[in-house]
Amino acid sequence: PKTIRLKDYREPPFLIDQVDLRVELFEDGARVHSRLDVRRNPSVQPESELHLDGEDLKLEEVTLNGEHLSASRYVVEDSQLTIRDMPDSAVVGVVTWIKPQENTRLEGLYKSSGMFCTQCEAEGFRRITYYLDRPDVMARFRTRIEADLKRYPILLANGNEVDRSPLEEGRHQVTWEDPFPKPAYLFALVGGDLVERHDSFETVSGRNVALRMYVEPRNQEKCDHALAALKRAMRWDEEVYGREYDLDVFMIVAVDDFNMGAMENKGLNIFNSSCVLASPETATDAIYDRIESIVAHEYFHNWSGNRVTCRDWFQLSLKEGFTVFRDSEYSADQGSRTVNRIDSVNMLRTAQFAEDSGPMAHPIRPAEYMEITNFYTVTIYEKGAEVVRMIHSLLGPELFRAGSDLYFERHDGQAVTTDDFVRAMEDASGRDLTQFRRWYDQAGTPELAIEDSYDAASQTYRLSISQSCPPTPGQPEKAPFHLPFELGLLGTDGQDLELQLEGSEPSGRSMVLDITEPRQEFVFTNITARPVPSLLRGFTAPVRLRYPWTRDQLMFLISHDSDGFNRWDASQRLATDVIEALAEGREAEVDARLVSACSALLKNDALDPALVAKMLSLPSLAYLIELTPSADVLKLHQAREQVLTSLARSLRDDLHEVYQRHPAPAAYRYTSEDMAARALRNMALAWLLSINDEQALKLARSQYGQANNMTDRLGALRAVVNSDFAEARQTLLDDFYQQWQADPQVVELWFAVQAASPQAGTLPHIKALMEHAAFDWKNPNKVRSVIGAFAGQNLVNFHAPDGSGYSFLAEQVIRLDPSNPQIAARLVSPLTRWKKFKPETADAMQRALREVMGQPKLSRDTYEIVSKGLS
Ligand code: B3K
Ligand code: ZN
Repeated sequence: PKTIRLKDYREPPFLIDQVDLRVELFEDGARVHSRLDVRRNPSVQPESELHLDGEDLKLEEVTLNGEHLSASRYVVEDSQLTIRDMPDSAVVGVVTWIKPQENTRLEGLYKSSGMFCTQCEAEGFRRITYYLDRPDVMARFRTRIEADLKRYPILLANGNEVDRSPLEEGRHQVTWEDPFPKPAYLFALVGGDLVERHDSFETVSGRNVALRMYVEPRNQEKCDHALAALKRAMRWDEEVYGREYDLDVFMIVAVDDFNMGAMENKGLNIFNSSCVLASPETATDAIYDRIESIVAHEYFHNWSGNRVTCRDWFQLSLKEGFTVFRDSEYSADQGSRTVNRIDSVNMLRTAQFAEDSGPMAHPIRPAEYMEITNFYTVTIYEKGAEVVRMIHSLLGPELFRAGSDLYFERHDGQAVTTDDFVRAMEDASGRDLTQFRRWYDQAGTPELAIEDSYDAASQTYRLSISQSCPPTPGQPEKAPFHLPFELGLLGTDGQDLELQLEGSEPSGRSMVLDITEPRQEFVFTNITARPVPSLLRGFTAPVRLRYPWTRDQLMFLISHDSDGFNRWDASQRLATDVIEALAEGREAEVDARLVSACSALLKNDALDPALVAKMLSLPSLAYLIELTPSADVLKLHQAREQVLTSLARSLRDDLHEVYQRHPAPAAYRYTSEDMAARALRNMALAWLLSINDEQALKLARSQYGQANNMTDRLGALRAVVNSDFAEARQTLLDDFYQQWQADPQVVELWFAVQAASPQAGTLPHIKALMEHAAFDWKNPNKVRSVIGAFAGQNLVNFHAPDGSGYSFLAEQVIRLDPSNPQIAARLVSPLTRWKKFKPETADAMQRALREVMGQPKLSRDTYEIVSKGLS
């Protein structure tokens, strides 16, 4: 496969103003008639040939201005159609025949449980018809869909419905027109027998927008949450960004087979069922939260992505980083800002830091790729959002808003670059972001090493901050980054001290430092005793922080820091320190200070219970591995278990008390308060079951049986499944399946609970799950909930010392690659992290990678990940 490079970007030689599609849907295929108004791009050197992208298409006809084109005027190759002697402008007509029924890649037009649907980002449109399939070609689309009326009463495409009529032979047509020019990746079409849920939204300027959600009849009771979230998001975008919706209708469709979470197609968002459908009985709090943020995310793309789109795919973070920042701020405004930040940072530090230190490390604006689908990464999304967040911190909310207003106004209707975004921020604020731009082209996680000293005589506290960034593939040396660093200093009473830098005015009790140099020193004056620093409050920059905290300092921060995020961070650092010391054999017993910190947290009713639950959660095994060079998974796991069980033993009574203090209310409510209570209750249960507490088993059984919501039911099930109560485990698992087998989303939870269980001997059980009637290789959610959960969340079993987890994964990747390369490439990536592990482990992981690499016909997707993973 060839490498595509940003430096080779050229403007398109031709532009398309208007696209007329007529799509005929049949049981054995689909015929696509396309008419393109093509003209030469006046701003580039003229080319005589027009090259249209196309893959897996059967070409039936080509016309130019309505005339059949003779065979000498065009050439059809594997992935393009070339028209020779192209006039300055012409109507190009193309008829293709495609097979959505056989499309297992789920890119382009495909069928999912009886309905037709599309996924065109990034390069799926070329699997529907020949086209200039690149985001800087923006056209108006008119789409006529024809299908059997009985089987496909609902026919949808982007924009507004402009025509509908019956046709012969029981067929009908519906025609849609999208007035906004858009790239082909935002095209969408749906045909099926779906029920429609209506709602409406009045925009700030008083326009009425029809909101419609389309789902299979069995899911019609699962739409309320998404519709409510959608309306909240629409209002929020008006209030916080001044962005109003622009069409008369906004549609959401739920489909069961989907490679990603959802897709922001103009006016017609398509969602993975698992990211949009919910009812209290079937979805957990985590799923409710996920739906809230994904619905908002896709809606926000209407401006950050659709009205202003990307010039090329190297700019992907322009829309994704910005939109993730927008959706996370939206979520923070709905519930607890601190807890939200904790969740984002936890995921960033676990998954993105791991990616950034592995073979696929890339800047948020990559310089090259083989397969763009592989670049829908935590780096592009989550680190991209952190970079936008830093601009927000550096500029402050008002100037940031001025910058985003300017960006939208200046570039509305255009396909632009991340540089255009930064320039708008600079122009609106007057700030110089030249050095800051390095975040867009340097990969890797910067490290900040902090040293401090206190001088009692002069009452000064000196803080020195040094930054460095480890090498990443193709980037041995890094230039210093510009980043905001928020901090506070805690006095002996635990209160924040007044901060005054030498030679400056006092600047409050928390301040943001501008870090730009390899090493900078800050001197704080009028400090009467040695303070405890609260560093990088709110995690203002995506960096690793090194400071020699003592456990007593961490204890102090846990009980006093006014910054909730840093309180949590201190709790994680303390637990990590204790676990690492046990894993390395430096300590034999769990430090009593950790026990007393947890005990105090369990009794604390002044703190937000949601924050308490987060602070009590031990760092995940994945995070511990990420922190450890040459990691020994088993040792880390055992140390973590030792901490968990010893905490549970020491705090047994407190845990029972917490459980009783947070009883389930009569009806499920999606509120921060109730969710926090559920989190604490289920955490207490899990801890108690980790020590085989018989009384807790009773509680778990009755919670399982009486729960009126999936969070509590699954919480009880998970705690039992992960415990040593083998009989109860099987009884509950069987009962759960009996009860929920008709609901694929719940069955996915059932699969995942088992696949992620750290109990020994999971692998044979996983293999058995893959033989289960409900398992389906063609459904990405099933593959993810069994194989993905095993390799991504069940690290102790995946990294079994005999290497069985690795060869199992390699085998599944090889099996999946021909039918769904996108999912196969995602699945294989845990194997590419071999450098993180001790030598024997690393060897076994590489062997598994080589097994995949040895396959004769690897997809471009998997080839890219595996070849980079072996280098
Ligand atoms: N933009 C889509 C991602 C599509 C990925 C296709 N490989 C979802 C999102 O970020 O909103
Ligand atoms: Zn997105």
